[in-house]
Amino acid sequence: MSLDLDDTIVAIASAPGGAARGVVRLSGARSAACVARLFEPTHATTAPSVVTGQLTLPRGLGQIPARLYLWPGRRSYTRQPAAELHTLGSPPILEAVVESLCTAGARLARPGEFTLRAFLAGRLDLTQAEAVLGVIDARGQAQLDTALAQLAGGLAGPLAALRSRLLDLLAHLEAGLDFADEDIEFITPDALAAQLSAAAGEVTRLAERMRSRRDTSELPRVVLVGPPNAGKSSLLNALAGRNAAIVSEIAGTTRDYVTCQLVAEEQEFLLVDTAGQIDVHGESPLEGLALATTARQRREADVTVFCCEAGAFRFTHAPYDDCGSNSAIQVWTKCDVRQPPPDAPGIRTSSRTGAGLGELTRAIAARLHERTADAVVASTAARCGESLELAGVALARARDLVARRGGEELVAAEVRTALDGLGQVAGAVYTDDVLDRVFGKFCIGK
Ligand SMILES: Nc1nc2c(ncn2[C@@H]2O[C@H](COP(=O)(O)OP(=O)(O)OP(=O)(O)O)[C@@H](O)[C@H]2O)c(=O)[nH]1
Ligand SMILES: [Mg+2]
Repeated sequence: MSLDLDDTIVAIASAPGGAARGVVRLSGARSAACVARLFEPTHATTAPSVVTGQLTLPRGLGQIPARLYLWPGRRSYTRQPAAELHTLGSPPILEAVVESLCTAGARLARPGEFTLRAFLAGRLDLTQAEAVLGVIDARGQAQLDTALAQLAGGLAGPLAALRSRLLDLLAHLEAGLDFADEDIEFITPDALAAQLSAAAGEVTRLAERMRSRRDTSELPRVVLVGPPNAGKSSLLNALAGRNAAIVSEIAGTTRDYVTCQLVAEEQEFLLVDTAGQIDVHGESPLEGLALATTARQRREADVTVFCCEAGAFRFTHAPYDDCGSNSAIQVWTKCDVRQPPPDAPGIRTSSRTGAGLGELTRAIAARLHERTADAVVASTAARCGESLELAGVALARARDLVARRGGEELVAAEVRTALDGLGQVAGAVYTDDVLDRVFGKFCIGK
């Protein structure tokens, strides 16, 4: 990743493909000079930062209307002089604009380079830079909300507050060390232990908020499991509104898994039908394979929907040990024929009449919402897990030292280690490979 901030960089900033309007963005000292080589104002404006005019383009494209937005000082996203040209969103036109700007002295921006400059200028911390990516990649409202919260300082705020408290604590400890020969106590052991405990608790909470199971680039998987003939494939077809999976009265119809891309309350997900779980004894090789496939799908499930045929079982609870987990939904099928026991928990459905399908969709959406609420920060979590753990362990060791009346030098050293760990999360301490990992995932122009 180039840290050369003197170059003026340029890229198409609007989405790929044709659109009514396209945006070309520049950042760097020569932004205005580069633009002046191809843009000519046509209207006098009262606001010098927005100018209407036309672009003269090569390759016979001629003159195209455009509007220029200028940030001459440090008030831009990158805190550098910056410019945006808004014109017709036609890919050949936008490419010709970029080409002309490169001829005029700009260079093509690398992926994420605008956000990298914003980060290096202190406009964003690393967790917020990752949130920019989260906003770009958001699938559905829940992910967008979380990414925006992170961008607005959802993680950066508590992180900065925690680091500031630990820096104060370190200052007290170090002052104590400087005046070790005199009888001044800057902080009592009890107050020190209490503050270290509070900080360790805060690190744990931050780590929990960041924990997430998978990258957002994959759709979450909602997996239908249950005994053969329970009506899983019928449920998939009913939810999909088409015959995606084969249905028959013969138990063991589905042998492989079938998937369908669906939307529940604006959240996209993959609904996965699996083979019914047949008694393992006397299994054929095909059944063995079907079982293994189902087991893998269950492991990879973000939400598991346990299907039981109402009346066919004597269970008042679902016959699965992991049914009580947060991401599990219990469903009774074929309720048009028979009802489960009145006090049995679970959603009563019928693929034949459509009963309960709305309730099931809402339950799936709610589970997905809980799951995705943290998924946007998955990349932050992947990058920061180790550093946060390091910070948490150091704080725990510091607390132990205080309890055992260990020397304040040692406590101060542990607090410094914790601060280093937290600094890596915020990007106060960063290395080129961390920057590469974070910004390498961006698309060009952001
Ligand atoms: N009356 C009624 N019958 C249903 C309903 N859902 C499924 N069935 C019937 O139950 C039988 C089994 O349905 P499937 O959807 O193939 O069941 P499955 O769980 O996918 O079965 P396997 O693939 O063998 O594991 C079929 O004859 C369906 O017509 C329902 O809501 N009401
Ligand atoms: Mg089936």
